[in-house]
Amino acid sequence: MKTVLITGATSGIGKATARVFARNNFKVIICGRREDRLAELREELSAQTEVHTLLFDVSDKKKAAEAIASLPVDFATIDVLINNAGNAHGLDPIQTGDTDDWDAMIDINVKGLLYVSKAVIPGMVDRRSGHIINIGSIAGKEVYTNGNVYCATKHAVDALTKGMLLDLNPYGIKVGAVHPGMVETEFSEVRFKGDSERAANVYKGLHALSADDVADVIYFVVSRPYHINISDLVVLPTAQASATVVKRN
Ligand code: NDP
Ligand code: 8X3
Repeated sequence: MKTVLITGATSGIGKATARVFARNNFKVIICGRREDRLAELREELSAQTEVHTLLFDVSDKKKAAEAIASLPVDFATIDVLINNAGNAHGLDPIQTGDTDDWDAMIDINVKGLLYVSKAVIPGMVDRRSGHIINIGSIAGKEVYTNGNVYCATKHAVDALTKGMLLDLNPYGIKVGAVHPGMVETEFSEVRFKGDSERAANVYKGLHALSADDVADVIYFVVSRPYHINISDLVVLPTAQASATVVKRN
């Protein structure tokens, strides 16, 4: 039985992904900062598979390393790593952006992804096997007005995916990124700091992707035969043609 570790599994894409992998006979390690949500999901998924929870902030270098090192032997061999934890904080022009928001996005979306990867990759290298999926974004392929720092972090995820692919190629480790367009999750609520009306407006008049849609795509990528590595995949709602071109009813 293979083991998958999913960061950001308390909500949205990560939670949906944990459900898909549990259904498909993976042992799942679910990570996040909200303990109650981890416990609830653990309870739900335990009916299907073995579940382990890790409560830590990905942007805390020490805590990330300690969390992965604390895995019991039954969960210590991570076959699939899904670096999903991340968010946008704010949507402001560069001249008025909040430096705390910038720190949060860079620390979580970029450094957090690196800290978790740093703790997991050496085991994959030793075993000469593994699969890493980084969740990027259409914002990692394009830049939109006021998206400045969030887009920069997702461009970094795109570059890091390519770098990991090159560095880990000699060890037979698969690396790829899934870059979603608009997905209706808690993403916009976080971006707009709890302003749910503003968040709902982002998805008004279009059929956005659901977290389940993206989770299915992630599972498709991971479940290909060994010789196939989907290294770069953009998934958009049909109503979306680019980061900024969206057909609304
Ligand atoms: P959600 O807000 O629903 O989920 C974000 C998840 O990330 C939560 O589980 C949260 O858990 C976790 N997280 C955030 N900060 C930290 C942290 N410091 N340490 C640990 N975990 C953290 O958003 P989505 O599901 O939409 O986002 C998932 C990924 O998908 C992100 O990387 C996002 O950038 C990307 N994405 C989203 C798109 C969208 O339109 N929704 C489109 C393209 C990409 P907790 O708070 O419990 O720590
Ligand atoms: C999330 C999607 O369009 O807000 O990455 O950048 S978008």
